[in-house]
Amino acid sequence: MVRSTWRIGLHAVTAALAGLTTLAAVQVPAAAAPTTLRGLADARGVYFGTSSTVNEWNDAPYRSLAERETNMITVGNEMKWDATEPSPGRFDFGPADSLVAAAKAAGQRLRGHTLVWHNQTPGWVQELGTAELRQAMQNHIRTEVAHYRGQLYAWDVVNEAFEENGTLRQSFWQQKLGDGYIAEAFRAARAADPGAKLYYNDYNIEGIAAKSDGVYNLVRTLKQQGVPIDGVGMQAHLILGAVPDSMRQNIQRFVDLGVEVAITELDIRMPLPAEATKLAGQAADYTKVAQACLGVTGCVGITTWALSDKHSWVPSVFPGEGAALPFDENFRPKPAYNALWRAYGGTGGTRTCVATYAVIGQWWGGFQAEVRVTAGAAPITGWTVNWAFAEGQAITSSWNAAFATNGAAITARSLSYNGSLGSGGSTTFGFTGSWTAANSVPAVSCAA
Ligand code: 9MR
Repeated sequence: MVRSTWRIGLHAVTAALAGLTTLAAVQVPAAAAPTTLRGLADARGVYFGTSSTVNEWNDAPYRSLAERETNMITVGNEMKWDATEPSPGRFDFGPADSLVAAAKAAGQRLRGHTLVWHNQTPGWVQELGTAELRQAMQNHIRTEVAHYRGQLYAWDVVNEAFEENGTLRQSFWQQKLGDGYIAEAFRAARAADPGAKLYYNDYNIEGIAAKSDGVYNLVRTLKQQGVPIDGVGMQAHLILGAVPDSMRQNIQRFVDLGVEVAITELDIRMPLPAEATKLAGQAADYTKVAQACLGVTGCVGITTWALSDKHSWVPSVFPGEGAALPFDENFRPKPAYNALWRAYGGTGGTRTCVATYAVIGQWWGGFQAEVRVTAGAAPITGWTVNWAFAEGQAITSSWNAAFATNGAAITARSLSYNGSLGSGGSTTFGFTGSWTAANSVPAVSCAA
């Protein structure tokens, strides 16, 4: 009895499997072509990332753009010494932890930034004598790296330690601890998390020149001495029209030393206002940077320093300059985005869309809004529009889209009859809502 039941069972399973195999052969479609940079990067086995601070992450449309387009997050400010150890031995990882948790929930990997730097390091550290400073550095690295053990792809262990002429920067680190502080920092980091890639990170080292020669010699020496260094981060805070021609060759020579390379803080600034010619030039520059990295096996990915011009550091530090990132202030993709799209292997034009939000009528306590969705250069087959109501507005009735509300965050998706738009085609949806104190126009983002 038992045997025959078993035989019948086996037979049934075999038959079912045969049926499944047939079904699978007929019905499983080929993997869908990626529609985002994140998808392209995943498919290629490299990464595309952005930095984000907690404030930026709380900007709902920015967050949804970052989640959609990137598979790597660098914590923008919250892992720096002034944030994590503001006074001796008092560690605060709360803000950084919240970003780490959010990125992990979104399936993104993380770069830690940064452990030993001359900026954003509290006065109490800078005032220490040699022995105490060495101890503070060791303790800081040990505690912070151990806190994130097993959770980060990489750490920028030492940041910006070189002068432009290729000598070591005369920072308080260098002056008090001497040349050896860099090796000590890497050793301490390795001991606290053997799994994280340990990087040296700097700006103006993208092309072959005195400064990158200095870094090259340092990395070669560290490797010879068995110091645990795994990567070199080229920040790439670049200027329109000035991407070094030797960038690819420079990346290659570092890879040849036995480290990986990443572009860690890419932005390409221009004199404002941005107009078509400059934006086209910027796109060509983005192509050049992306090809320099992706053309070298061992250049593992590109991170931009913020994703949208809305959150760029550039205008506050270089007055009159900006527009440095692949998305504009309203989260619309710029030609630079299309350049990255193609460099990462995308074809057929990017499937993008733009949404514009207008209040078309407002009365005491109520309003009516219309959102127009316009496809980019390539036809699209569906769209999702996101925004957040920062002032307590609420939707009362809607048409031409499926709405989902999560607290202040609103998502509107196309319906069966209005998702397909040809190149440059557009459609509208709308709603009536309520408002109380204020009714500003929110930033909206569109994904296709
Ligand atoms: O984006 C960061 C900005 O919010 C800070 O005010 C600034 C302070 O130094 O640091 C910015 O990020 C820098 C990064 O940590 C290291 N490379 C240069 C970046 C731009 O200044």
